[in-house]
This record gives sequence, C-alpha cells and structure tokens, in this order.
Amino acid sequence: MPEENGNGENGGVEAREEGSVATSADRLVDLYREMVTVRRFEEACQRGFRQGKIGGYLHVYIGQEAVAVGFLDSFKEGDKVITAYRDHPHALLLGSDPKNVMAELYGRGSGIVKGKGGSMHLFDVERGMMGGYGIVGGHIPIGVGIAYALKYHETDNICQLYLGDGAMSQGAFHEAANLAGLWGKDGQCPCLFIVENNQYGMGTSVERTTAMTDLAAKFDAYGIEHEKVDGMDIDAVLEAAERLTEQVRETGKPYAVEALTYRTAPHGAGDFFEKYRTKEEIEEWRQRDPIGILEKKLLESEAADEEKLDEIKGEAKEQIDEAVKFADESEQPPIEELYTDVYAGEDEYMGEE
Ligand SMILES: Cc1ncc(C[n+]2csc(CCOP(=O)(O)OP(=O)(O)O)c2C)c(N)n1
Ligand SMILES: [Mg+2]
Repeated sequence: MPEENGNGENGGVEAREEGSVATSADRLVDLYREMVTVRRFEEACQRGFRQGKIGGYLHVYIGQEAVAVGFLDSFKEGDKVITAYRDHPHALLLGSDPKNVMAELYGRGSGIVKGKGGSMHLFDVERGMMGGYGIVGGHIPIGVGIAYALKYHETDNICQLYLGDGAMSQGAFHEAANLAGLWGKDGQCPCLFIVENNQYGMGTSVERTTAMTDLAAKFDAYGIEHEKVDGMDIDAVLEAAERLTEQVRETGKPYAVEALTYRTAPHGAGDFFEKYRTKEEIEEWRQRDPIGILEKKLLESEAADEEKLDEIKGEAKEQIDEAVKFADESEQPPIEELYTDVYAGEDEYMGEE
C-alpha cells in the first residue's frame, strides 16, 4: 500500500514493499477508469437482460474487476487471451468498442461477432481476444494449444488463460494442464493460467466441490509452478501480472496464479434467489470491493480528488449509455447472414488454400 503521495517528478505513488511495482498516479487513475467503465457496462447489460432486451444468457464480472484489469495491463501486442463466458471485461479491456460489444449482447448485426455469439462468445481475434466459451472447462485445452502455437511459430508472445474455480474440476482442465506442464519442460508452452477463484461455481462453493481446496496447489500435479494473489487489490494483481507475464514470456514455461476474488452479483443476470450464500457474506465482500479499495487509495494518496473520481464516473456512464443506445438502435442481422461464418467452407475445412 502506498503510504504517501508525490514521490518522483510525475507525482508517482510510492512502490509497495519488496517485489512490488511502482504505480504512477496517472496509471492508477487510468486503471480506476477501466474498472469503473467495466462496472458500468456490466450494470447496464444486466439491466438490459432483465428488461428482456438481451436474449440467451448473461454473466457479469461485478466484484472481480481488479483481476482482468490488473492482468490485462501486462498484455503485449500479439499476446492472446482466452476465457469462459464471464467475458465482457476481457473484450472491453483489449480494446473492443463498448458499442459493438453491447450490440453483440443485444444480438444485433453491428455486434463484434455480428450478433451470432452473444454474451458468452465474444471474439476479437485481431485484438487477441480468442473467446468467450460457454462450456465450462471447454476453452482450457484450446488456450493451452494457443500457447503451444505461439512458441511453435517462434513468437515471444504468451496466452493469458482465465478459468473459474469450478472449471478446475472438469476433466478438460486436467488433461490440458498435464500437456501444458509437459510441453513447458521444453519451454514450449507460454501459458499463464489465471484462476478467477470467486469461490463458487453457480451455487456450489469450492468446499462442496473438491476435497482439495488449495486450487493453486493442484497445478503441482502437472509440474506447473504457482502462487496466489489477492484479486481484490489492484496493486497486488499488477505486481503479480507484470512479474509473471514476463517470466512466462522469457521461459516459455506455464505458470498458474490463483486470484482470490468474489462476485458480488448473482451468478447469472437471471438469478435472483441466492440460497447458497448469506446477505451478510455478500456485504462483507462488498466492503472489499476492488473499486472501493482503489478509490480509497487514490484519495488517501491524493492521486485524485472526489471531483476527479466523479468526473471519471460521469464519463464512464456517458460512454456506456451511448453503447446501450447504439445497441438498441442497431438492426437485427439480415436473414441472408444466417449461415455466414457459422460453418467453415469445405476447402477451408480440408486445409486447402
Ligand atoms: C460442461 C458444463 N457443465 C455445466 C455447465 C453449467 N454451468 C455454467 S456456469 C457453471 C459454473 C462454473 O463455475 P466457475 O468455473 O467457478 O466460473 P464462474 O461462473 O464462477 O465464473 C456451470 C456448472 C456448463 N456451462 N458447462
Ligand atoms: Mg467460480
């Protein structure tokens, strides 16, 4: 935690204890803006779903923002990102326009995948966003394969592979982690596993899912080094992200980080009754809300004042209001587009030019 403000010429915030990164005031304010924008987006689409404007299903990242914001801060051009269905922040943070992301949720032709993917299947391959997958654990082998391909093609890029605590009990996780560990022995699998441990898979707590609740330690079985990070504290996440992305890039070996976090929103936007957890528990975690923590830090260190924070919140709201308007006013995809990009052409499928 920064203790005082105004270090260095740029008004940088004092670095935390050993091993931490120096986070300049401007950078922290930018990260605050990112977190608030993601939060406004998630609130808006949750509303849109409940108003019946968004079909399919939809899961928001409310409470978990510091994880994606922190790790994607270390994203380098050419890197790849893959995640499950709680994927809106990852697309937004990689630079997809909120208007097109919102339009995708609304199933419109102006959506980032032309309205065919919806909330759980966001792709923006040019920006490194490799999806958005609805089958729990289904994306993990794909992410490991992407990491292998990055080395095979002799790049120095890495794959950030996000997965939930629940996904770690899937067979696909264990098979993929096994291969990642094996390929990693030869420096051939630059995959950073980022476990978003929000402590529940739908309504089932980690304790009720597995006898071995130390999720990071499960990677030991596959020879993959690991650690844990406080996923509610952006400073802690930034430090881990910067250090670990560089390590994976340099060594070509996979690494796993378990970010302890909490979704203060229900599992999905259509869930209202949460019998599996108490209001008190949710309230306790709200006290550790990552945006609240950063806000406090910014104010205490005088990196920003109330006025600045209000201005950022206002701008984020405006941007997301515009995204909702754009989505709502966009056309449905034309019927002739129904099969376009759905099946690979025969030639493509056979691997011919
Ligand atoms: C193979 C499969 N089984 C079950 C489901 C239903 N399902 C959707 S989300 C989910 C929980 C996954 O939890 P976790 O991996 O912790 O991710 P979180 O929702 O907490 O982000 C389940 C069981 C599914 N989508 N796919
Ligand atoms: Mg979970």
